[in-house]
Amino acid sequence: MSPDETEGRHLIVDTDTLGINDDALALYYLFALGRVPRLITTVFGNASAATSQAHARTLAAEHGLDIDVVRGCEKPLWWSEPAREHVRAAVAALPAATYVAALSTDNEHFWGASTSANPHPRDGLAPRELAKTLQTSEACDILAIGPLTNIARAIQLLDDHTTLQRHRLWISGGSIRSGNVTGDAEFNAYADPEALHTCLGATWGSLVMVPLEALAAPRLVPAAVTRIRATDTPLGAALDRLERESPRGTSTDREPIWDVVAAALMAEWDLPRTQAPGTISVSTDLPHRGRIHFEQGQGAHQLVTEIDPDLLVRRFEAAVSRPRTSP
Ligand SMILES: [Ca+2]
Repeated sequence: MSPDETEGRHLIVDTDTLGINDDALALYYLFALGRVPRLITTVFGNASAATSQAHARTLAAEHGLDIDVVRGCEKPLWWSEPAREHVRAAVAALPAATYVAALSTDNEHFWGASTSANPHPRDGLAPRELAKTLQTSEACDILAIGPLTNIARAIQLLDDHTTLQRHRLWISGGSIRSGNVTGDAEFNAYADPEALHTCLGATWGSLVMVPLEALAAPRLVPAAVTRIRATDTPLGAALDRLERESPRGTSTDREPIWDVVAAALMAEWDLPRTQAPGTISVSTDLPHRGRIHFEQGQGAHQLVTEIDPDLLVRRFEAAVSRPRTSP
């Protein structure tokens, strides 16, 4: 990819941003870089789509940016009662410390029954807005950093699927070797494997998956957090507030910056990476819900297999530490 290919493309970010999580850091980074999304859509995952919408709006306002932030799906694509109860039992059986966020078994908004007349009564209009943007924009980069439900539903709304050939999809998540929800599934893939399956089956201009193995490699070490805190920037102020209100002590839980990695590989074309072409598929059945299979060779997909984690973190720090030149 060259700068010419990045220039002039619209950016859509689909996210489950919350607090100063990795989604939020990805947004701080993209805003600081001047790669401002034309549209942000929010989806269930770390929280509800409604909570993430309010959060993304706050982040945009902190940066003086006026961005459309549209709330989307609150439940997975395929959520019939037997499937739901089956998955609920599987989530209940996970070790107590497993990060399940919106999938927490006591979250009735998520697991509660829907009526057949309106199976998704709480969903916002994100799929419709996404479909509209994909139809009207000449070229989009779609950065998917949450479960892929909104994007899958947008695909289902399109009359003409050849539209997708103008756009590129970047997927943050999926795991090749070992997962972070179950032994072989990463969170976004586990949360909605049917949606991921739909996205993998569509004919995009390009589809790049940045799997957990690559996402987990860069670490935002405490020394870097301390340096960013000292800068007169939106993230500096936010990290300073966070560290004062909830000091991390000896914990290193602010180190992984998963979704930033996918954002950086999308936004900074000259960041080194190795990508393998092939076919990516996802298991939709328990007990391997969300497991990714990659078959290298001829295929429509690209899998990122190697990055330079230290350089990526340095680029992130440089972007978010740059003093603001305009309000
Ligand atoms: Ca995310």
